[in-house]
Amino acid sequence: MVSLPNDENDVSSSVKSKLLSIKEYVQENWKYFVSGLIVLLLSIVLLSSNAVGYLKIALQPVDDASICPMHEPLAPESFYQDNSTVLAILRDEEFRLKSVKKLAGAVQINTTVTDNQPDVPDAPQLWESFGDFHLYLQSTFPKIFTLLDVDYVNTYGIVIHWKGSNSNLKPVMLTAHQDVVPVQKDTLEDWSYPPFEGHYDGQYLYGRGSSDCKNILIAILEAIELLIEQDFKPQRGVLAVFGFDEEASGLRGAFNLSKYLEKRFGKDSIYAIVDEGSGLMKDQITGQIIAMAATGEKGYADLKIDLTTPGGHSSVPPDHTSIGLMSEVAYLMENDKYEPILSAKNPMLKYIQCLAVNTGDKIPKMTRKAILRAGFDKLANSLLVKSFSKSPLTRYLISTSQSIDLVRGGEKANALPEAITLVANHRVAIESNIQETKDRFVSRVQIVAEKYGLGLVSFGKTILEPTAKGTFEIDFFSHALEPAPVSPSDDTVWKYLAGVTRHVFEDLVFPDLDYPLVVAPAIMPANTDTRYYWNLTKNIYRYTPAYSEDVMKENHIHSVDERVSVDAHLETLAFFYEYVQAINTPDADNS
Ligand SMILES: *[C@@H]1O[C@H](CO)[C@@H](O)[C@H](O)[C@H]1NC(C)=O
Ligand SMILES: *[C@@H]1O[C@H](CO)[C@@H](O)[C@H](O)[C@H]1NC(C)=O
Ligand SMILES: *[C@@H]1O[C@H](CO)[C@@H](O)[C@H](O)[C@H]1NC(C)=O
Ligand SMILES: CC(=O)N[C@H]1CO[C@H](CO)[C@@H](O)[C@@H]1O
Ligand SMILES: [Zn+2]
Repeated sequence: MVSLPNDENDVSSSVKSKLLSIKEYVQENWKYFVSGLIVLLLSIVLLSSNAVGYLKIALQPVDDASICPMHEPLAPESFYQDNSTVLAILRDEEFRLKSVKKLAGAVQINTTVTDNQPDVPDAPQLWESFGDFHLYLQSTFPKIFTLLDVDYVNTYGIVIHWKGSNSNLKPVMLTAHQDVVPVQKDTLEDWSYPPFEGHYDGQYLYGRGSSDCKNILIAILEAIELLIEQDFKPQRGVLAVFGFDEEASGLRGAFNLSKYLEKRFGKDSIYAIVDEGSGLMKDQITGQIIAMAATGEKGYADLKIDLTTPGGHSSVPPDHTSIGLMSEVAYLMENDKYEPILSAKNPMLKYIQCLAVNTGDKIPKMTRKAILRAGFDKLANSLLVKSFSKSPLTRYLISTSQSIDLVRGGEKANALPEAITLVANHRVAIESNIQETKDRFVSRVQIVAEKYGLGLVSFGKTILEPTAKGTFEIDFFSHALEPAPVSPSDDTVWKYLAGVTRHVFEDLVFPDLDYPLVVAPAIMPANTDTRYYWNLTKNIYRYTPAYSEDVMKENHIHSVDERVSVDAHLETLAFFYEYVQAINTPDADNS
């Protein structure tokens, strides 16, 4: 620091000397100036490349909807000749009450399944309620069960086949599951109406399975029964397929059904599969009603670590017990979350792009521009990823989740724990796979194993020789599942799904809607029976065509007071009724 001059005369000399010293300083230190300049120049270049990036975003046109074209509303021919049936489905009080009765009867049969329930031949008594359920369906839908071809797979899996007259047209497959999740005993008192009563309060029908998903199963059967009554003649076959243990991984039901279907019809033999899934809801960003049909499903992997260490008395403990060692693994895991990634492969990118091009000015223009470039432009992508990452709800649509859900270990307060187990649940991102998830999981365990001189056996392969101090063993805890192949949302099959959705909801359900209904692909956060059906068709849609402003809040799925709005149930029924007719033509095929 320069000291203050003593008097006025000294000022100029002091300035002079200061200048001189600066000159000297520069001469002595020019290297640093040059490098400083380089840093400055570099940062300008960087800034301006960012500026170019932002400029590119600003120049992006937003009026090109080709990335997500709106498909025209599409009604079946019959609608123009006589619309009375579909209008009755949606608006006639007598029809509504009959439909309520059918759904209530289905809810009244307790078709609970539990995890690890033995297979049907091994414990037939545990599955008897499904026999009651079948009797109920047979008496409620007599035309289907007497006139159509019905097969049972592994006793309780149902395959209804309404043959089409044109064998060149692949059959459509509508599907749902017969089973429901258990009602927790200690919540029984909290239900407004008993969970297997099927109570209807004039708006909602309550009960376990009312919205997951006997509503869909009954809607499919009601639609088919109606079409038989009306002498509909399918050119394209219709399959109704119902598993019976979807809530317990589907290995008894859908897995066996898939083998049967593949054997009977062949690979890639189905026009499209429509199963339970997302539906119509009010989008948070635009405030508009959007129809979401899930074209993708994340993968699933429960990974387990067993650690065995020598036991002993806890008065002379080692520095780290197996519990401490496992905790260190858990600590490493939780501090190393999966990075979010949003590639063009992810249906959520197309979802948001569909909103960007089709909801007018509901999304600010610059945001729309960034969204449209996010599939190929790094800067735009990072901006979008940042906003998706803000909430856990959206973050995990674009990244693998990991959650340590189970720890077991320790026997006694004064004995060293010899064996400890940890299980972490992963929902694998669309862009990733099981191998990547395994590798990352193992790498954290390996860090701890190496640090403390322990062995490591990973999926049967020895990575570090077991030692006297102990050994980690990693394996699957349950069946792992790769992320599903993403179904098309740009072909004719999609066009019909979208078009019939617009017809049903714009023409009939919400005739006063003052904007076109956007139908967009999405991702299913949970897994469905469709996990076993990938070989049958690439056009798999996890789609419950019904409107709910906020389906989790409204339907209480898997929870106390599970319920379905009867309006929503009838919308699903109206959709299936129109959809089966609308696709009954070679025009609905991909060329
Ligand atoms: C149903 O058909 C009738 C008679 O053709 C017609 O007047 C009416 O507008 C139609 N309703 C709808 C919603 O299209
Ligand atoms: C429903 O069935 C399950 C399995 O059979 C049984 O454990 C449960 O108690 C039943 N629930 C009610 C409310 O009857
Ligand atoms: C699908 O096909 C592949 C190849 O033929 C086969 O290995 C696999 O088991 C099939 N998947 C199912 C669920 O049947
Ligand atoms: C009847 C039938 O095909 N049963 C099979 C269903 O799938 C299980 C595997 O989950 C097989 O063990 C059964 O044989
Ligand atoms: Zn379900």
